[in-house]
Amino acid sequence: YSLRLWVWLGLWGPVSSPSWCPWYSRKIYMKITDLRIHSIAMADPPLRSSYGLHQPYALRNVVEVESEDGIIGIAETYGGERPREALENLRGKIVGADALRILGDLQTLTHGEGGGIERSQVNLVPGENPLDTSARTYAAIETACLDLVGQSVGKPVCDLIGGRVREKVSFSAYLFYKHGGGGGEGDDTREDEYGECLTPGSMVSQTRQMIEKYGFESIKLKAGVLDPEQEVETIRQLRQEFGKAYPLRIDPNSAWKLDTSLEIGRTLKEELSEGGYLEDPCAGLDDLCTLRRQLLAEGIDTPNASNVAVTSFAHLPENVNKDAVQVVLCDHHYWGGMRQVQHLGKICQVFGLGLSMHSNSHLGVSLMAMAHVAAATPHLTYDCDTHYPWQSGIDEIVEGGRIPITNGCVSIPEKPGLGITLDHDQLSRGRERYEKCPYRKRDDAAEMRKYVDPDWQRILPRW
Ligand code: GKR
Ligand code: MG
Repeated sequence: YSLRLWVWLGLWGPVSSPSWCPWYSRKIYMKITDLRIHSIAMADPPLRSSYGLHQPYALRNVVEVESEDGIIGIAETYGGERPREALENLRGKIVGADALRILGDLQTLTHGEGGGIERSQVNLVPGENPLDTSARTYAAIETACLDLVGQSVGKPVCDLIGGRVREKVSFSAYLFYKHGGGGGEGDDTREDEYGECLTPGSMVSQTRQMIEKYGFESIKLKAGVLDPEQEVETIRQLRQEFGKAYPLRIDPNSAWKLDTSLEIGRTLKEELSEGGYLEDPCAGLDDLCTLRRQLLAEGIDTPNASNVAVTSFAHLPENVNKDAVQVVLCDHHYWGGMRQVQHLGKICQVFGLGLSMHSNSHLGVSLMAMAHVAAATPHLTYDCDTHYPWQSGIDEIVEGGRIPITNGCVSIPEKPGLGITLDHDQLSRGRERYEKCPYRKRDDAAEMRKYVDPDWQRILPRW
């Protein structure tokens, strides 16, 4: 009888119920048969920073890679023509390749151009730096391929890249001074959810509103917009209103001189303590190093954080030697992808640096990718940044609408890959918006001249 049973299993098992048959191995096809790039535009409110003013639309490129099994992996990256071209240039290598092997074949792209040592973000808006083009391009391909592979093998991306160490990823409330308006133009405008905000008092209201809606437990103020006294006053009022339980960060994107940074470091030593930081107060590792030394000598331990002076692995040795930046802001979109962010996390841990996460205007595909990489990066020591509250459901391209942020956190879905799919109707609306949009790259300075001050120049340091 037992011989007959084994014969039966051997003959019929693979046909009738392959998963429990010991001889059965399912063939998974991960050859990429198609690459699709969708250039889209989404409404973006008139947010201010030291770069200038956000345009009424932010641009994104959405990538789809399809396997011969018909499985589609997706990614979202920087928008406009140049990022699209960089992706297009790799079409010949991507189509026909295995979704996992291609990540090894292209991995030299993760370094970026020129090894990364010259790649400062002081003068260029993110996404427009030619020195990280290939790192950004690789990141988009990697995300889409990992989504495809995850779906093919039935595992979430965060588990595929090493395993999640957290089920939920926490984000901070990302506050911006802004003009009135919710983004978009003509008959395509969005509701101005937060209203104009150009004073300390209105910033407190903006924060209250954002925290009530999303439950964030830490606060980041985008500064470098008003006179430093006004921004200091804003931080003071935020501390007064929300108390020590909400760590505070301030980020003027290099708008301050070293002396101003020192002064503000002293003035805000209480407010920025206990989980806060000074993010890119001034430009360059040398000034950040002097700032750190001077503040420490005065007994002030507020760390410097950066996504402007430290943007590549090549910056790390000098940074560690100088102790200029104590908290590095990772971002898989331009650090060369998710696994490079994990490597960065390990290096930061070894050298006693903190790790936080940078963001740029984005939709739900990026948010979910950020959540997956954050979930699988053990040494992530701060809440991540996200621009997500500034975008509207009208522009969301994820099926089912906006990704929920609850108690300040995004939960990792128990679905394979990134756990989301594209809403193709919404995607084509995004493409139509892009077609109508008169610009093809982010230019906050031009927008500033158009709407605020025709003579505006980005002067650094300004104060
Ligand atoms: O959205 O205007 C903005 C920000 O200023 C952004 O461009 C920065 O890259 O969020 C970023 C930062 O932390 O510096
Ligand atoms: Mg920053």
